[in-house]
Amino acid sequence: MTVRRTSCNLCEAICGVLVTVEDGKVTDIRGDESDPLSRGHICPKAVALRDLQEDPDRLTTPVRRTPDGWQEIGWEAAYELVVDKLTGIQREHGRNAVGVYLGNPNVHSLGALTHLPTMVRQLRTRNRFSATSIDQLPHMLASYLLYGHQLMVAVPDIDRTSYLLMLGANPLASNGSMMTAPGFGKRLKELRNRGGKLVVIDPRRTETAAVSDEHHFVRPGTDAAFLLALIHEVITQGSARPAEYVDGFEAVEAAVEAWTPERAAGITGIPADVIRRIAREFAAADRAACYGRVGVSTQQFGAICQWAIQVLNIITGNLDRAGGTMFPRPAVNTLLGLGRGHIGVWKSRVRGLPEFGGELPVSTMAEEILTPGEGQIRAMVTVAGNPVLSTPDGRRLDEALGSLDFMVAVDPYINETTRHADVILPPAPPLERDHYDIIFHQLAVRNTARWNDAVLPKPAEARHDWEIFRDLGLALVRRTPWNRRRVETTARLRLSPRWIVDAGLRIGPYRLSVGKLRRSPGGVDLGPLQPALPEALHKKSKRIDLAQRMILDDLPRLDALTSVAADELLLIGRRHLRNNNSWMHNSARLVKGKPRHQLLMHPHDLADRDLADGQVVTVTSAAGSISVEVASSNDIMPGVVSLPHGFGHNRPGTRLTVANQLAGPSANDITDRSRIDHTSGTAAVNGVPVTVTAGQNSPE
Ligand SMILES: Nc1nc2c(c(=O)[nH]1)N[C@H]1C(S)=C(S)[C@@H](COP(=O)(O)OP(=O)(O)OC[C@H]3O[C@@H](n4cnc5c(=O)[nH]c(N)nc54)[C@H](O)[C@@H]3O)O[C@H]1N2
Ligand SMILES: Nc1nc2c(c(=O)[nH]1)N[C@H]1C(S)=C(S)[C@@H](COP(=O)(O)OP(=O)(O)OC[C@H]3O[C@@H](n4cnc5c(=O)[nH]c(N)nc54)[C@H](O)[C@@H]3O)O[C@H]1N2
Ligand code: SF4
Ligand SMILES: [Mo]
Repeated sequence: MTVRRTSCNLCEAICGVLVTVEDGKVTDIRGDESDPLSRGHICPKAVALRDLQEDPDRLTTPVRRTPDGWQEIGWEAAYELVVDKLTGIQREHGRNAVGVYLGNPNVHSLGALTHLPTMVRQLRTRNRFSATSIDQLPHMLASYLLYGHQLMVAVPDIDRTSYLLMLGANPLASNGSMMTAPGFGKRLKELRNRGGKLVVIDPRRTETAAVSDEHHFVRPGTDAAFLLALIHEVITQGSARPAEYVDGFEAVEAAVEAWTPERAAGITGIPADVIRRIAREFAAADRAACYGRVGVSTQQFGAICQWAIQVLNIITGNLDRAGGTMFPRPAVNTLLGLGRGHIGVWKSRVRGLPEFGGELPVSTMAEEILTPGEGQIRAMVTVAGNPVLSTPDGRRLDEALGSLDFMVAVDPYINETTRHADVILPPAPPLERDHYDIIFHQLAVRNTARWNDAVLPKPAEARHDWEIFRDLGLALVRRTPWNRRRVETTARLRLSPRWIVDAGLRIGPYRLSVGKLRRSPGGVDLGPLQPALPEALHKKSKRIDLAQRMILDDLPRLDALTSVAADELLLIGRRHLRNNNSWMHNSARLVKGKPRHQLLMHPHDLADRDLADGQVVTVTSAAGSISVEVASSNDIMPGVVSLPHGFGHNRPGTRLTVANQLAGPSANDITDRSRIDHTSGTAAVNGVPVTVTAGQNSPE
């Protein structure tokens, strides 16, 4: 029996774990007390790392679709086939005829971060998509505009703050996002023990709201009005004190002039006196942080919300001070390895939506496949993504993927998306990989560093994800002899992730190395976050300009927000501690418990429609209808209904043994690809207008 250390890579909390291995099998997984960031915390998902290892549904060799079903093939034959098809389609139809979708687990895998971008670049296509545009894109846009780099994200310094204002986030279920703070519940208790306060703004009384000091319902999609009113109040109360390196304050003052608390109250449902009080308390707190996550990103005003959150922190003097919002300084400088970002350098072909950082909004992916003409996508590469369940109007994307000339998926499962692939390339599972977290140390509430060797050996016939990207990348380079960067690309692809991390650590701010980190496998503590401005800004001027044209020009769009229509219902999402987006639903140990796919609805809204708790209802939006059981809940705001995403495993042709209690429909069958935040291109999956009626909808 041996006990090995690694970190859990299933969410952004990157908890350290101790894995007990007996006879090559995992027998126990528990929290690692010696990790200076996670301090022993884990959640039920960590235990499922073991299920991933032993999962009979998981592919271990490449498979290829044939008229007689899936057939195993060798790695070399699979690469040949994939590269032949992709380059053939590009030769005939142009390079944009190949589309790429990158899903969420890529940011949790070292090998994907070190090798995937180089492979994707070899495809030279502008039709690149990822989960970013249904997730944190507004954060990245705000960071790019204000701080000069898309990943220069200010995180709430939760361990020292005394006032946390949280919008549209539920870290007690999600374990935190764009804020790596493992054991959020414990950190929250510490905050309260210090006499600090948590205020939650959310259309649902979530698990996090339930333990807050104050929770206010907000009408979905209207937070921008609340935030502008807070800024208005801070300014009129005379409490604004932006730092010397901040410009554009007068433009902000002018922009929020009309946003009185009274106006915002009528729109948001949060009373004017509450808005005034929160503004006063926030400005008066000695250390305050405002933080907003999925609920204020994946909605129609995501970019305005994330900008306004930064502005509130900046003008109250809370940016870059202990207990406010701060910039982590990780041991490998992630910002160096990633471009600063850009927006609108090109537009999508069909709807003319702007790229961000080289990616187009995922809401436009289906129509880029289905709309004929030059530049139409005819082949797709998906890597660690399940967009049929996770992006708007999933049925249409389902149909689109079915119409492709060719599709390859790098994924361990045959699921709702990859069932459309011609070839599936399955990477080795997390416990067989070395790990250093390149992304989430950059978003962490404390500077720490941790390298872990793989816990289990990889079988000889298996491939790591980075080996798959390396081999595909090298094969693509061989087919493009005119490529001026051949030598450089080849050399880059041949480096191991470990070599790359080692180099990054050596040139990083703490001059570490993989060797040094291996001597402390529980992680190294590099201390609390430190002030870094204005020097750390990725702007030549070393100044922050609040008056971002793109945002200010967008504000008139808020004039469309008026008070609530009496019979209107708005759909929002939710997450559960024992679910993980659209996958891991075949881990019985993880997903156990009561069914949790129901549509949550307030008793008054049920009564108004003569509906009863538990009844099957039809939920209809502009995009379509689904049937689902309704659950009565006093924890949801009247006029709002909530469904989790990532369900809908009833599509034929998948190879997943999904637990019965997860038999719900896919929320994204009724989210609408035309509803986006036009400024950032983010899908607005929260705040979708729907109707709810009795009975099952007729099957399509
Ligand atoms: N309505 C609604 N929709 C949403 C959201 C919402 O709140 N509401 N949330 C959005 C958000 S925040 C996100 S991040 C997206 C997620 O959207 P996606 O990233 O598209 O979906 P996931 O469910 O994370 O799917 C992960 C896929 O990766 C595969 N996989 C797992 N591990 C690995 C690995 O190590 N390597 C490889 N190659 N593949 C692996 C799984 O089998 C699965 O196919 O969903 C978004 N969709
Ligand atoms: N257990 C578990 N953990 C996860 C995941 C998972 O699927 N399961 N997914 C991971 C991923 S990919 C991500 S991105 C993170 C997300 O992390 P979080 O953002 O913390 O997670 P959510 O539960 O989606 O929280 C969004 C909240 O926004 C609220 N909301 C919806 N619309 C609005 C609105 O208009 N205004 C306001 N103010 N609130 C609104 C919802 O009620 C919900 O409580 O979680 C990660 N962690
Ligand atoms: S909170 Fe859970 S899923 Fe997230 S890293 Fe920690 S153990 Fe893994
Ligand atoms: Mo996400």
